[in-house]
Order: sequence, then structure tokens, then C-alpha cells
Amino acid sequence: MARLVIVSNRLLLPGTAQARAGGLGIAMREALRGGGGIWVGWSGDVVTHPADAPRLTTRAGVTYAAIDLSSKEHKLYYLGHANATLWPLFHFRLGLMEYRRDAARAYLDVNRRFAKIIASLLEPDDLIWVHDYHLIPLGQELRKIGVTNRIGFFLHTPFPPAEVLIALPRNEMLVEALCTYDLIGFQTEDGVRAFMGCVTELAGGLDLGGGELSAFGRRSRAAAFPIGIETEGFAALAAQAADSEDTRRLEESLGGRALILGVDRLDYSKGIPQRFEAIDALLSDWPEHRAQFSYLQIAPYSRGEVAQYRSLRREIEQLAGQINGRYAEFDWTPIRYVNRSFSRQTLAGFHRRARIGLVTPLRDGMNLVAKEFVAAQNPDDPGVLVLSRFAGAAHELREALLVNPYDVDELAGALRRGLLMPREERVARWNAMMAVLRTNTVETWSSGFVAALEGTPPPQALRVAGGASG
Ligand code: ADQ
Repeated sequence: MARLVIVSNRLLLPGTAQARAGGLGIAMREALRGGGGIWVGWSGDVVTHPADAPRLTTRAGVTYAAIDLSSKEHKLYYLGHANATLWPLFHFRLGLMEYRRDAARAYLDVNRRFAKIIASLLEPDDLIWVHDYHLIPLGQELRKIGVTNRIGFFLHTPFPPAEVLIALPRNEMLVEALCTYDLIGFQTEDGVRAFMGCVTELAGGLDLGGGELSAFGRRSRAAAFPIGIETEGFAALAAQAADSEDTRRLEESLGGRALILGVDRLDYSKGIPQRFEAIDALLSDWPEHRAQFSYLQIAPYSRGEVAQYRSLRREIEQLAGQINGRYAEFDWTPIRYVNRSFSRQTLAGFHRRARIGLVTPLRDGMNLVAKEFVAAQNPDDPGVLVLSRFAGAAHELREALLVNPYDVDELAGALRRGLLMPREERVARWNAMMAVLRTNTVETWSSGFVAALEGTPPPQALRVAGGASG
């Protein structure tokens, strides 16, 4: 098998808390399993003069190549174009999108700098796998400096349809950059369809069927690769954590009440204010549920330097205060809102104890928390997943209670239904979802993408005669 070179915005060195925290760290570790590969990315450090060469560390046969950012790059590329322009755009939140030409330029410049560094690490047969919206132009920049390896790209977020993407100035550059990859992976078929729409409507390219496309003088392929979790590993972790000190303390604090649990990064894509409003609606419309449950929302701060995240923080704090003020008793508060993060094991134990997993993003590429909640359940007495229709995970977890997260009353109704659902129904729904998670794991995701990339024709063979688009 060819050597794999993975590139993502953040590089997580093994053994660090963030690498253990889940998500990206686990997915990349899975992709690099077998050893011999390289993972390149931003170290997380912001320095005055970033070095031209990466800092290399080798652990268990994998080379980690860390690149620092300057404070200007951090501000304009990372906080600016990636997280204040592309993140809201890709989550269909045009009202929150900011655009600055200097940030767009810095985004391209950082991708160009990454490309030069990566080119110096490559061997001829390496497969290059680029991750996420921060690095869309990377493949094109690698091609410009003569890299002829196969290059694949995977987008962890949703991809917006052409009518939304056109709000981005110079959107055709983004579409062209994506078309430069030999394989473009999305979380769902919706993502593939939206991208194909952009290729044909905005770039004059051709949809050749079966995910094949022709645009900007070359051919390439787009496909869905829904990301999964380490299903059996997470289930085992949750079973162990059932007796942990943290789970016991949580149990005692609940005093026999049902637990509704939300676990997210504090991000406006996750729909947290709507969840709080749904708790308000549930308590006001069905007073018999008062003091019968506790809703624990775990949401550590993220991207605090971006203005939209600071105002979200204020909004949620106010809502929690108002709702708790309205319904709390001297020995009960409906909402426990916690801004710190917890270890994977502690979270696994909390998921297992929860009667309801409340996962209601307004838009989400996949949402691994939904999958972790299901995997963590006790097979004999599982909880109920209340899941947004607009999370990628809703395409696979059809037996969840699927809701429109904007409809607070529908959400409140689903919470009530979950609280009252008989055990047999919970078991039947859980079995169906768990069967899907046992089939689609993080391992099948990673090996599926790599096999598909290896199966693409060599890049040199893909030029379309004449070089014209379409
Ligand atoms: P995220 O938006 O970060 O990821 P998500 O998939 O829900 O969202 O979570 C990633 C991981 O972070 C999970 O393993 C989860 O356990 C962990 N996590 C989340 N909240 C946490 C908390 N409060 N404390 C500790 N750990 C927490 C992006 C996309 C998603 C996509 C993933 C993977 O936005 O749509 O599912 O990448 O492709």
C-alpha cells in the first residue's frame, strides 16, 4: 500500500489531551494505522516568525510535521477566512458570514506555504489526503508546484448549494480548487449533489454521472464517505465508565430523575438556544414534567476570538438564567449548563446514564456525538436519541426521533415522547441504529476513502483534451 500523507488544519500530537478528546484525533489515527505515514498540520502555536521547515516528530512509525502560524496568519486565515467566512457559509448562515479581501488573500497564502512545505516531504507514490474547509486550495497549490501524486480531499462540514455559495465573492476559485482533487469526499449524498450543482451551474462543468465530473480541463470524482466512530471501543468505554466516580456523582446529583444530555462545542451551528427554548416549552406546556428530569448541557467555549461566538455565549447564558429562574425549585434546576470539557470516558459514562441524547444542530456535516450517544447505551435499557434532520448523522440513524431543530414545539414534543417511551420501543430503535454503527465505523470510513483514492486514475491521465472546462 502507498504511504499516506494526511494534511489537516490542526495537527494533534499523540498523547496530548486534544488527541485523546476524540473526533479528528481518532479519525486521523485510524487513517495512519499501519504506520509509515505522515500527518502535517498547524501546531497550534502562533509565533513571530514561522520557520520555513516543519518540526518533525516520529512516534510509532508515524511522522508528525508541525507548522506554526504567524499572528497575522492566525487572525486572517484561521479566525478570518476559515472561521468567519467559510464556516458560516458552509452551514448556510449567510447572516453570520463576514468577508474581507485581505483574509481571503491570507487564506490562499497560507495554503501556498503549506503546499511548499508538504512538497518537500513527498515521495513519488505517496497518497495525499487533505482535510476540511481550511485547506481547500491546497491541492491546486501542490499541482502548481509540480506535485503529480494522487490527492484526495474530504470535507467534514456540509457543502452549500449554488444559491448559497454564490454569496462568496470569487466562489468560482473555490469550485475550481475542489475540482483539482482526484477524489472529493463529502459526508452525505446531499453534499455531493450540492457540489455537483456548483460545478455545473457556477463553473460550466459536466456531471458525467456516478460521481464523475469534468471541469476546468480535467476529470475527477466526488462521492459520499459518512464518517463513523470506533463503535465497539466507545461501547466498551461506556460500559466501564458506568461505575466511574464521575458517573456515580452524576447519578447521586440526579436523585432518580431522568437525564437529558447535550454535548457540543459551543458553536452557533449546534442549535443550543433552540434546545433551551424547547425545555422552556416542555415545562410550560406539560407541567407534570417539572422536577422530573435534569437537562445537562456540556458546551466548552470554542473560537472565542470570533465575535459571533462571544454573542452566542451571552445569549445562551441569559436563556439558561431566565429559564432556571422561571422553573427552579429550592432542590431542583431544569438546566445545568457547563462550559468545561470532559474526558472521553467521563462523557461515555454520562451518555450511558442519559435517558435522552439531545443532538439538534441547525446544520452539521455528520455529528459524531449522536453516534457516540447511541454506542454508549446499555443494550437492555437504552436511551432515546432526539436528532436534528439537518445533521449528516440523520441519514444513517433513521430510528432516532428526527426533528426540525428550528421548531421548538416539535422539539419539546420529541423530548416528552422520549421521556415517556416504553422500554421495548427504545430497545427496538436502539438495535436498528447500533446495527448501522457497527457497519459504518471510523475504520470503514478511512479505508473506504483511501481505497477509492488509490483507485482513481493517475492524475496525468486526467487532462481533458483542449483544456477547456466541461
Ligand atoms: P465538530 O463540529 O467538532 O466536528 P462533532 O462531530 O459533534 O462536531 O464532534 C467531534 C468530537 O468532539 C466528538 O468525538 C465529540 O465527542 C467531541 N466533543 C464534542 N463536544 C465535546 C465536549 N463538550 N467535550 C468533550 N468532547 C466533545 C466536525 C464537523 C462535524 C463532523 C466532525 C467529524 O462539524 O459535522 O461530524 O467534524 O467529521
